[in-house]
Amino acid sequence: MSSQVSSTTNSDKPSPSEVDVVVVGAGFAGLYLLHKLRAQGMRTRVFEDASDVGGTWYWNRYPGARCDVESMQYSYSFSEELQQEWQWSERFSGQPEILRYAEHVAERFDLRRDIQFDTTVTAAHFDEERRCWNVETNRGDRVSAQFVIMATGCLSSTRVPDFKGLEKYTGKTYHTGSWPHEGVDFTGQRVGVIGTGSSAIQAIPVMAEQAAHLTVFQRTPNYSIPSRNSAMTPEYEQQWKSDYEAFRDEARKSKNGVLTNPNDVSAMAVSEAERQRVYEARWEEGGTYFMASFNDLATNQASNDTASAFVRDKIRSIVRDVDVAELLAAKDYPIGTKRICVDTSYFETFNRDNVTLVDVRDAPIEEITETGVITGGRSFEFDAIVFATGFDAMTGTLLKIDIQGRGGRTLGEKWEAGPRTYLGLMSEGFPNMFMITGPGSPSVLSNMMVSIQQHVDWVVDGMTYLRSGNLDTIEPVREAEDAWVEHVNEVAHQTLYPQANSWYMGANIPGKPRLFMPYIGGVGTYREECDEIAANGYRGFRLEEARSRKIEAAE
Ligand code: FAD
Ligand code: N01
Repeated sequence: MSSQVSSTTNSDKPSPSEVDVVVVGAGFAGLYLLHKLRAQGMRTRVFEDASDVGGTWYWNRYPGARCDVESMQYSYSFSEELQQEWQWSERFSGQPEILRYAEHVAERFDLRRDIQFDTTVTAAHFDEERRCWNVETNRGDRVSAQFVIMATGCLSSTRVPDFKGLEKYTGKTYHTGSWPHEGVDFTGQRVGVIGTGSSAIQAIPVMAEQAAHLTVFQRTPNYSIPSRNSAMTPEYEQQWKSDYEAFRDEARKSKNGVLTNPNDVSAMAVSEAERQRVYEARWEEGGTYFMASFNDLATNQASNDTASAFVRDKIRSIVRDVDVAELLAAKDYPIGTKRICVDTSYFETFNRDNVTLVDVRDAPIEEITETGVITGGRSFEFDAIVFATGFDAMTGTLLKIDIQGRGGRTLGEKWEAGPRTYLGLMSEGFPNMFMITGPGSPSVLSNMMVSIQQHVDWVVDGMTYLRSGNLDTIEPVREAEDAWVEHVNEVAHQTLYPQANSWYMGANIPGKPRLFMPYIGGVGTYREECDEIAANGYRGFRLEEARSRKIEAAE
């Protein structure tokens, strides 16, 4: 392959013009990819928009940000030394600690030297003749690579709704997903928060302690379970560390990649008293484990109704103002079908004198003015507005890149009616381009650390298989992809999930195709399917024999 032009970069050495693999993104997926690819002797260049590693945990620095999968589980399992040496200070760690962990991983495995920060990949075009990807960045880099891997994240394109008049507002604005590094001091300020999803539910209690007054604009109430977060105890840590491999293995085979102690009984199979006892115990235990109270909360409306009603009653018992409590109690979608939230004193926060809840469901935000927000004919003045309005999830970041596959067809054209992938790993017409936790894989329905590592292992194994078999490209066969898309859809519709207007369905973005994007068949089942496909010579994929090498040799 001939050399392409390469530009100067911000790293200590310029980007090479040709590598084996370009990885886009240096979050947990990109970091593990780089480590693993290096071990296979593949020359790899990682491009990252941010100034350092961490992805989600680099960008989402809003007050109260933390994981809701226990830290002993929301961590890498690929290195025994790493998992033994790292110490988490809390059951659910906060963003600063998770970011420190990502930085530690980068240092420990000497990863930064192959990552080019402050660089956005703008284009990736497949060269059919040469069977390689030509990748371009906003800094003028041009790199060609046999493989390109999109480790771009499912929740990495923030979204601010197109509010009329937004540009006129003269106060400060923030988005939870791109929070200032120096933090924000809201002391003495009148603050408006738009949104009541997971991010808002974490941020609101912390901001309410600082602000003079906090006004929360809610369109859809959310079900939230108390986290019962606590300091890590040496006993608990040791319990995990003494048998880490067994725990990790169980997580890999589980439904969601998390050990939730699932109760394999239908909510309808037990008495009302027993149901209440189980819900009460799970509520006290805290966290997303609540959704594992019974085995059919995601699939049986009657069962789900009992869990939804339990949480609504809890809200009513916490929030003193009955009207506010009713507004906060979700009623028109089943619990868990929008992502279940986990909080620390969220509902209690609405008992504070300096917090007001404004319902914008029937009277949407009409306009943002120079000084605040107008809704339902009322105007609110703010020193700062916080947009906790979420992301263009799963597809938004990929579609921002000018990705062109065979015949110059763009990914946007191919995905016009919604994402189409085989296993959430690849899309037909885009050979040698992989996605980590892409649409059509368990992804955001799982402990992402488990799903990220499974994808990275599968992808790197696949690349090694290609190389050892003197093969150039791998690409899904159309029929296999169509069947997978249908399967993903079919499985989703066996559950209650499609009932909610969630970002899983693309419903938070006007005009985005409505279909359930992640694969709900379960992490363990999905892993088996991927492994079986690989073991059968990558069934459903077309593998092309090495031609480029012959051409190169002839040149
Ligand atoms: P990301 O961390 O999103 O990293 C992708 C990176 O790619 C980003 O740094 C981005 O800047 C970069 N990038 C994107 N496009 C380009 C481009 N064109 N050029 C260059 N760089 C690019 N998951 C859980 O399992 N448990 C949790 O408790 C949990 N908590 C979460 C809390 C928050 C606030 C959010 C937003 C998400 C949470 N998630 C959680 C999901 C979380 O996104 C994943 O767990 C995980 O961090 C994703 O890692 P990633 O590397 O795949 O993607
Ligand atoms: O975003 P969201 P998020 N007018 O899309 C509202 C992960 N995460 O950043 O529901 C008024 O959930 C919107 O209202 P509605 C997790 O996977 C995890 O909070 O569309 N309101 C909603 O209330 C999560 O699911 C953690 O009616 C408007 C909110 O904005 C994902 O990231 C923590 C509006 C957006 O909520 C995204 O969470 C944080 C408008 N025009 C994030 N437009 C953990 O704890 C939107 N909204 C693990």
